[in-house]
Amino acid sequence: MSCTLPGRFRRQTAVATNPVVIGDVVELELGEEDGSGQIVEIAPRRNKLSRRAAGRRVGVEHVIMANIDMAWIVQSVQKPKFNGGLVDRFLVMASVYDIPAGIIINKADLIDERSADAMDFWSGLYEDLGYPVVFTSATTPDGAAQLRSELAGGMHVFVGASGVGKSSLVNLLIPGADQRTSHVSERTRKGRHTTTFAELIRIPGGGWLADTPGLREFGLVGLEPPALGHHFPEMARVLPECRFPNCTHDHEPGCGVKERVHEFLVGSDVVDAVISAERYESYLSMLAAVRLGDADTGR
Ligand SMILES: Nc1nc2c(ncn2[C@@H]2O[C@H](COP(=O)(O)OP(=O)(O)OP(=O)(O)O)[C@@H](O)[C@H]2O)c(=O)[nH]1
Ligand SMILES: [Mg+2]
Ligand SMILES: [Zn+2]
Repeated sequence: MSCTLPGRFRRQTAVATNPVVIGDVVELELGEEDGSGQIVEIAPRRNKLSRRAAGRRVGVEHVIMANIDMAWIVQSVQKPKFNGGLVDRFLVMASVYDIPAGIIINKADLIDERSADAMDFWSGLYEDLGYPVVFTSATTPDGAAQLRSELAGGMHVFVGASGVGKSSLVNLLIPGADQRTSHVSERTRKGRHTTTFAELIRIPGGGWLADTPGLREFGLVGLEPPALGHHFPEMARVLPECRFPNCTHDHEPGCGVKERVHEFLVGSDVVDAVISAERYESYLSMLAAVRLGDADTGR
């Protein structure tokens, strides 16, 4: 059903680009004749996932979805290639809003000799940090079997770069979902921004799954420099060891975080004591963005 939104809702939300989003619980008034409706009330949100609105002034947020039980960052093995920096930005924003997050590595059928070690590395890294990691292949009939059990019940959202296969996964998981998909450019190895608006689709047997448009970047909102480290679980654990309580872990003496930045060793029993160089690099890139008040550098 198509519904209108009175202008007063737009005026109320000067800091967000979109006053009503997928996942919102709304009260409708139904039109008498044409079956259309008008939104008269938006219920308070249990939570939301936002990013900084692209190309807008500082502080304007774009809400991706409200009332989420689990947010999934979808990445692909190749075409486009795995982007740890984007995963880390997404995980930080999910943590800011206190939303459980997981990682889907799609196009597992494209794992070859060259990419196998990298995929072991990334999946091991995020699993050790406590995030669920699920490999999928949307072009294989049973390529999402494990993911299906993770999605049983609740409100889920797929977020990720264009072309990683979010809509293809939705189509495999939900027969009849009928989301449009399109080839990745051979030249740039990037997607074509095929999905243009977010859609929440009912999962047969229970739960809801949102397909969203591909992200160009994941700009941070609502973060101050000393807070950033708290959203990296491996850093949060050692923060009490920093000499200064507002340590930002880049230039301060007596920093417990910097001391622990090492090459991550897969399967090593010292993993708990170690912060991977990749994650620390992500942290520094985000810190620079947060300091500038322009959290949009992407990677
Ligand atoms: N080999 C392989 N190709 C896949 C897989 N999943 C998706 N693709 C292909 O990747 C391309 C992009 O898939 P989409 O589902 O449109 O990607 P998307 O993430 O929804 O992209 P946007 O809507 O632009 O954000 C299509 O050509 C798919 O057939 C997979 O698991 N393996
Ligand atoms: Mg899509
Ligand atoms: Zn420190």
